[in-house]
Amino acid sequence: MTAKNNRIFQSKEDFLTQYRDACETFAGKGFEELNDQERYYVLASLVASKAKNVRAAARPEGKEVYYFSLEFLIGPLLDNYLLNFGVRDIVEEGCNDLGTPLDRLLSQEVDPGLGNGGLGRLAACFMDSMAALGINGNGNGMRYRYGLFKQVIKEGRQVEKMDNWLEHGFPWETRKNESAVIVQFGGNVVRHEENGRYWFTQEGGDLVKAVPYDVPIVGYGGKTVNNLRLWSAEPAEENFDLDAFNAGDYAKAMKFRSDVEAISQILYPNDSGEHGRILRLKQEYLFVSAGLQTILRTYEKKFGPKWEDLGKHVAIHTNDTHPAMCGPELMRILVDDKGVDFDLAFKIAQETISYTNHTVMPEALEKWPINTFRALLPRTYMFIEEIDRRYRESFPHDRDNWQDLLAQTAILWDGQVRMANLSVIFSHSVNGVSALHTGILEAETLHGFYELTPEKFNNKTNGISHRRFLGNANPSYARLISNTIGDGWLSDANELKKLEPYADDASFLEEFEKAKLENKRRLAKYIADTTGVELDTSMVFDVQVKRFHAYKRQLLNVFKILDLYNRIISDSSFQPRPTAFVFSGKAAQSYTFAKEVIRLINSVAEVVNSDARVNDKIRVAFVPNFAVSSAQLIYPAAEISEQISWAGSEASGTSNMKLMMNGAITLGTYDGANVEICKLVGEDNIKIFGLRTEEVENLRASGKYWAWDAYNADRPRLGRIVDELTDGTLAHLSGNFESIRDELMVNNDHDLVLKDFYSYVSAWEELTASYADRKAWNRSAVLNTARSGYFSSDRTIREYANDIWHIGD
Ligand code: 26M
Repeated sequence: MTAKNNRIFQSKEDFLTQYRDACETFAGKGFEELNDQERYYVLASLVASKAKNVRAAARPEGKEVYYFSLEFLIGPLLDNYLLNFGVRDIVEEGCNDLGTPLDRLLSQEVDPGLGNGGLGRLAACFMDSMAALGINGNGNGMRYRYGLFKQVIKEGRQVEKMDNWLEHGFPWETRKNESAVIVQFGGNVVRHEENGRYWFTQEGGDLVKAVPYDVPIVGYGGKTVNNLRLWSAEPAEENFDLDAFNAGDYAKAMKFRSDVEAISQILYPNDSGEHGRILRLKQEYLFVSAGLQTILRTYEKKFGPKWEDLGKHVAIHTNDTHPAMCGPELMRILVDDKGVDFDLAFKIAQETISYTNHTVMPEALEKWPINTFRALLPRTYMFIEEIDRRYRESFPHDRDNWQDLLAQTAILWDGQVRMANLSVIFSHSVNGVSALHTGILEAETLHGFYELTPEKFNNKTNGISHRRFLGNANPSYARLISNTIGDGWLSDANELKKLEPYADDASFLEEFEKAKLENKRRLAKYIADTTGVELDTSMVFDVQVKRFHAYKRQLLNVFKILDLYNRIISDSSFQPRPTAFVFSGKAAQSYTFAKEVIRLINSVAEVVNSDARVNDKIRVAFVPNFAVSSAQLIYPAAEISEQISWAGSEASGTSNMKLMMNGAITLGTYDGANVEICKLVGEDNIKIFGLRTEEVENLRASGKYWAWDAYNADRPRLGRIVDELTDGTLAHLSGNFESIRDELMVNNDHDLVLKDFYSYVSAWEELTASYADRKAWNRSAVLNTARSGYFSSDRTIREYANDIWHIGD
């Protein structure tokens, strides 16, 4: 295939011909007879079929990477694929000729919610980068019938609605019946012996059919098309309760069907309340076992039963501990089905598997009761137990702290299977997602392992798809950049560096400001349409968008807004820079505190926005239902990026990178990847505040932090804000906020909101004061973009490919 042919449409005319034909093929009607939804569907189907053709035509040699993740938050695909195939302009012009602007078709696309937040979006960015770099990357995940709930706001409260994302069909997926595999749950392990040889089988239990749905992943340049394989659970015919069915007990027969289908019905939200649910364990095992069976089947076809070479040709990466069963399950298949010796199977597993940790929050570290685990996966469990036994037996008992080290690192402990330890022991590589985070893993979270096997540990600072989050999301700025430095930055994000000299070019800065304004208008319109809140685009757009969690401290941001509110009213000489505060994000259904913070923001918004004394200086908007598609509207409009988690809590953060790249200036703590952003942009182009990681640790360890001291030390200002939570000031919409006050004053402010308050507000005031000098501000903003190339996930994936997956060795 010639390079030219990688363009799926050769010209506008070629596109129009093919599109019109596709309307007949895919919808059985002419373009004019179709509605916008159908027109979108046909266009997506056409691009999907092109993508599949490219994949079928050329599958490059080389190591196959399998990225195992329970979440892939892929977002809308069409616009991104048009960019990657290099036909976005052609298609846009063609659609204009047809009288149906491309934007209108793009707005028809569903945004599959197959992930919670950062971890799921990272997996999607990695898929984009693997394809862009020509790596044979395969995603392995779950096809949830319902994605993460849709968030609507009623009287300020988050209300959850089902995400029926498959309602109108999903044009990108192909069901692959012929690739279905059987996954076994429960039953008993039976030992067989013959001629002195013995082996085990798992008998009985439930047989589930895992059916894959494949989604093509188009790489930039259109040369590589990879595959994202998402598994769906169906009853296996072998196991469908035919006896019950034949006896006329349809209810029983149908119950089995729905129990099995439940496995792929819903995505679990990452909150504490949902831990330990057996259905979650079933999901984890289903996609692990189905994925591994597929890998080995593919491998055996190509290389025969040369299992000892598996790690040379295949890399299996586990995204957090959710696929931790990969190790023991790979061993089970190798030993039981392929006749591989136990020790060799363990060696193969370790050589093949690697693991990324994404959090140090103790409540998020996965553990399962041994009894639950063993009953559901009796044979796989035996491999865990045997590895754990050998681990203890061969433990270096000569070390004086060996008992402590063993207690930290054993897989089985306190009646539980510790999934992080399982992941580390079965992997050759363990990485954190920012320099700071990896340091904390080594020094604390996984310290025992670091002492024993330091060579396994490495850092891989996260990255983002700059093509999606700048190229697609911010067309006005992307155009300006390409017109200025060419479009090479799309394939090599380091070329954004070429913008640096333009940070001192007055006309470029003016153009930048125009692009920003256009994006602010676009967002203001969206916010007005969805919430009724009007934002003045001459205000500074100050943005905090991410999942709601105590450690991310959206509450600290609210405290700052209430402080501004109080001071504007009581002190007429106080003239803060007029600012629009934009929030967006979801809270897990059962995370009461996080949901109360959402209600608080909406209550503050109501008070502030309708109070003529302040609403020309501050406005507050909560954008409902944060998702990849709405994120793509928000990042480009942002001028301040709020990254205010307490130091040592946010593993990396990735919205910090997306916002920086779009020319927003970070107001943040020294946490996660903020540390690296600071190093890259320099202290003049970022605003850092608050306690450092060590100071947080020392303060906690000292036991000397006392929230009431902070309250009493400043009754008129900080104390007053705490009081306002319960004195009716904010109660108009749906009541007071006793539980938030209790978190601060009774629970002694675990997240140090009161502690960092002054340093935060001062930092904000200094930063916004500097907005008056628009030239200096825009200069900083452009430098942020120019120095953001490092945070392209292309760089991250290159590092994974070299250091962990050993591609091209
Ligand atoms: C666990 C058990 C049951 C149900 C759900 C979960 C679960 C799901 C997702 C737990 C955690 C999950 O995600 C954690 C996460 O998103 N971590 C974020 O990962 C990003 C990418 O590395 C980082 O940038 C963020 O800092 C980190 O919080």
